[in-house]
Amino acid sequence: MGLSISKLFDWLRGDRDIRVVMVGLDAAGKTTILYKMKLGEVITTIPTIGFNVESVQYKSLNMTVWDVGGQTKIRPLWKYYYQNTNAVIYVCDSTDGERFNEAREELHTLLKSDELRNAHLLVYANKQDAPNAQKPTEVAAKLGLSDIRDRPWYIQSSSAVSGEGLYEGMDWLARSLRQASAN
Ligand SMILES: Nc1nc2c(ncn2[C@@H]2O[C@H](COP(=O)(O)OP(=O)(O)OP(=O)(O)O)[C@@H](O)[C@H]2O)c(=O)[nH]1
Ligand SMILES: [Mg+2]
Repeated sequence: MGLSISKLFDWLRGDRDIRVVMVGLDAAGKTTILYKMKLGEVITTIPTIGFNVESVQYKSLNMTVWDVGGQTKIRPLWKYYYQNTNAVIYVCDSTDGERFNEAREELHTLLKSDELRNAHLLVYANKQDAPNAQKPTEVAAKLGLSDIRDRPWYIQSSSAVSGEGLYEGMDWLARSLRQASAN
């Protein structure tokens, strides 16, 4: 009963439970982002074998965020996380010029998945604190974002280390999902 009343208040406030899958190449900064959002701290990470999952509350979003390891050998496992996903957060290392092509291919492959057809896409152009980071507009071009016409998407400049941009990205996601549910 307690649970259902709290759910009713969530509903009255417009809170939404959403499932978010966070993917991207290895070392892009996914796990660092997840724990910066969850704990407000920069943790020391090791490459993720498998996944981390955390609930993250932000404004009206009750998010369950699945952070899935991005090493080449385990990328075929991403698809097992896609079912019932409302949003994809795709994290790109803006300093990793040599792998923008690979990042673009992985992104466009995942967008073809039928299970993600309704998922909104937030791209973090991460590591913007690094001196050799490419600008978000450059990252957007290299990832071929302008070719994406079948869903709402947005690219946000971010630094998981300073936290810059992480909440702006969430703001876009909250607005975008709210608009879609109002239509
Ligand atoms: N300078 C800088 N370093 C970052 C940033 N985000 C992550 N890193 C560093 O990049 C490295 C990889 O970060 P992770 O969060 O483990 O990367 P990941 O995307 O989870 O990698 P996998 O688990 O292998 O898929 C770590 O040394 C982080 O400290 C950032 O915004 N700026
Ligand atoms: Mg990780």
